[in-house]
Amino acid sequence: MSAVRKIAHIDCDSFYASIEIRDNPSLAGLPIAVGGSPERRGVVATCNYLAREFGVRSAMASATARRICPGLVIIKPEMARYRAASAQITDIFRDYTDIIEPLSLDEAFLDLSSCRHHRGSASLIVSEIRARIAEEVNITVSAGIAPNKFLAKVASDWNKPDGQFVVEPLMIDSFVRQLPVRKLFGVGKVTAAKMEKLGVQSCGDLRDFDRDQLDSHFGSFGKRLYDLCRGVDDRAVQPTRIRKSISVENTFATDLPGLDACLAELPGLHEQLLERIEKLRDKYRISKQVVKIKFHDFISTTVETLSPTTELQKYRELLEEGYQRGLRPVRLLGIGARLSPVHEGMTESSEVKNSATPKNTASAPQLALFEER
Ligand code: TTP
Ligand code: MG
Repeated sequence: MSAVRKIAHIDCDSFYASIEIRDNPSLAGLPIAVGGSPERRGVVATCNYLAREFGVRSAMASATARRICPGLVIIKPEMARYRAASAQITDIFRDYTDIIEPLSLDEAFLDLSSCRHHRGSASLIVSEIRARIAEEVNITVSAGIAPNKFLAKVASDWNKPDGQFVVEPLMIDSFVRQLPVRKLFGVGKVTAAKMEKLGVQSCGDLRDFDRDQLDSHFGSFGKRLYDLCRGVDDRAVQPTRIRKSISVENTFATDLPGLDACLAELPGLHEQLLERIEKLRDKYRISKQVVKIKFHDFISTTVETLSPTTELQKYRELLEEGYQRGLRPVRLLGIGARLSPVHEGMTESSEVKNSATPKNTASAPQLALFEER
C-alpha cells in the first residue's frame, strides 16, 4: 500500500435516546430508553448512559429494563426525526470528504486521506466535525481515527461518549495485540468460543497460528483473521451502494462429509450473518432467506424461500432441502438474505458478499432487528 490512509469512524452517542432528550429537555437527568412498551413485550432499541449504569442495554426486553431501572422513562421510537438528524450529519461530513460509507443511521466511515482542512490533520478535522455536530445537530458523537476501517471502528468506542481516539501507525502493533478477539469483525459468540477452546483470548494469542492453521480451524475466514489480528485491513471506504442481498459463506479446508456436518456449521454462519444484517437494519427489509451449497465436485445449488426474518430453523430446512439434491460431500456453505430497501428511491442494485462486518457489539436477537420501525 502507498501512503498511510486516514480513516475516521464516527458513531453517535446513544443515538435515538440523545435525539429524544434533545427534543424534550425535561428528560435530561432521567434514565431513558427508546423502545417498545413493556406491556406489549417490546424491546429496548437504545438507552442513555444514565440508564446503562443500571444495566439497561439494547435488545433487552423493556419489561426487564423497567425492573432493573424502576424510574426508566420508555419512549416509543420515531424514526423520522432520527433520519433527519442523520441526513444533517451526513451533510456536515460532505464538507470534508465525498468518500463516506454510512453503516446505519448513526455511524459512518469517512476517508479523510485527501481532505486538506487543518493541513490534513485528521484529528483536528474530526474535532471540528464533532464540534459542528454538537452545535448544529445538538447531539454528541464519538470518533476513531486510524489507517484502516477495522482500527478506526474499534477506536471510536475507546473514548465513548463524546470522545475521540487516534491510532497512530506506530501504535498499531501494541493496540491490536491486547485486543480481545471478540472485537474482530465477524467474530461472534460461536467463533469466540471456538477460539477460547484453542486458548485464544486476544489478537496477540491469535498471531501464534500460521496461515495454514487458521485456514484449517476457520476455513476461508482464516485468511482475514490472519490480517486482522495484525491490524491489517485494506478494505476501502465505499460510498453507499444499494444491496440486493447479503450473505456469508465459508469454504471448508476439508469437505463436510454429510448433512450433520453441514448442519453443525450453520450456527456460526448464522451468527456472522446476523452481525452483518444488524448494520443494515435502518435501510433494508428482508424478503427471502437463501442457502447456497457447493458440493465437492464444484456443482452448486441454491435454495430460497420468501421470509421476512433470518430464522435459523428456516436455514436448517433450506439446507436439508439443498443437500438432498446432491447427497455428497460439501466444500462450501453460504447463507444469506435477499433485501429490499426501506426508503423510496433506492433502486440501483449490486450484490455484496462475504466482506466481514464492522460490528463488534453482540448481535441483537433477530426479531429486534426489523420490528417497530
Ligand atoms: P448503536 O450505535 O449501537 O448504539 P447507540 O448509538 O444508541 O449507543 P452508543 O453510544 O453505544 O453508540 O446503535 C445506534 C442506534 O440504532 C441506537 O440509538 C438505536 C438503534 N438500535 C436498535 O434499534 N436496536 C439495537 O439492538 C441496537 C444495538 C441499536
Ligand atoms: Mg451509536
